[in-house]
Amino acid sequence: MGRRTLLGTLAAGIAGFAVAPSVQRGWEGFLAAASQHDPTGLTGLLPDPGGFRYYSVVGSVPQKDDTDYALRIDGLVDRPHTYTLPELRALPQTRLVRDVMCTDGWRVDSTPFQGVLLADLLDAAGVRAEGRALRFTCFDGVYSESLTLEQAGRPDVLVALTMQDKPISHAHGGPARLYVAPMYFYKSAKWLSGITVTDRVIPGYWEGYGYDVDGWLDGADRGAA
Ligand SMILES: Nc1nc2c(c(=O)[nH]1)N[C@H]1C(S)=C(S)[C@@H](COP(=O)(O)O)O[C@H]1N2
Ligand SMILES: [Mo]
Repeated sequence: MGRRTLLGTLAAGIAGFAVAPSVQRGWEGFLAAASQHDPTGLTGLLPDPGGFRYYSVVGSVPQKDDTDYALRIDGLVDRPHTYTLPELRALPQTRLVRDVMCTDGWRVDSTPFQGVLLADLLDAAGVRAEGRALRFTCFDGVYSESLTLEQAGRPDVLVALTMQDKPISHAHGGPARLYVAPMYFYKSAKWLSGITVTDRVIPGYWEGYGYDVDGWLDGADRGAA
């Protein structure tokens, strides 16, 4: 896409700011596509109609679905396991409605996320005595995050399968992303593909650029565990 075409399309997208969910999906898909042609990061400045912004530290992320999505849990556990999407859907689901906040200053109030409690997956895997922390990896091939075992065991930390009561879209990190409700949204790794139990915290992608390893929201926004 040439630059003028891109800007024209952006303008058309803004002019067409409509509320129909199908249009929102189109816009979101457009943001994802445009960001792959926009090394300036311009698309990162465009809000989508839901108030979210599209973030990815890489240009192009493969699409995964029921046929090829896999979530690997390994490291210091007794029972490593690779979950498929149907397997994850068959486990008990928890729904949380909290405010999403990015360190860039935008927030989206009362956003429902639903999925499997991370604590349940860790119980099933059997964390060994030496386990202290988790390292999360993503099928974008680059992003990573971490939590201590104590943080990961909270009842407001999910491997989320739905966002706003719909399957998580590709742009928002589907088919499964981490959702760490009490922390800034950078902790909620999109396109989640690996959870490794480690003996210490291995700082994630943004932490390498100075972000806090502990991304707690302020008390008022954190909510009850
Ligand atoms: N894999 C991956 N996960 C990620 C990011 C990313 O760039 N790549 N960005 C983080 C940041 S800084 C934020 S604010 C949210 C943005 O989520 P969204 O794109 O669904 O709005 O995802 C977080 N998780
Ligand atoms: Mo963010």
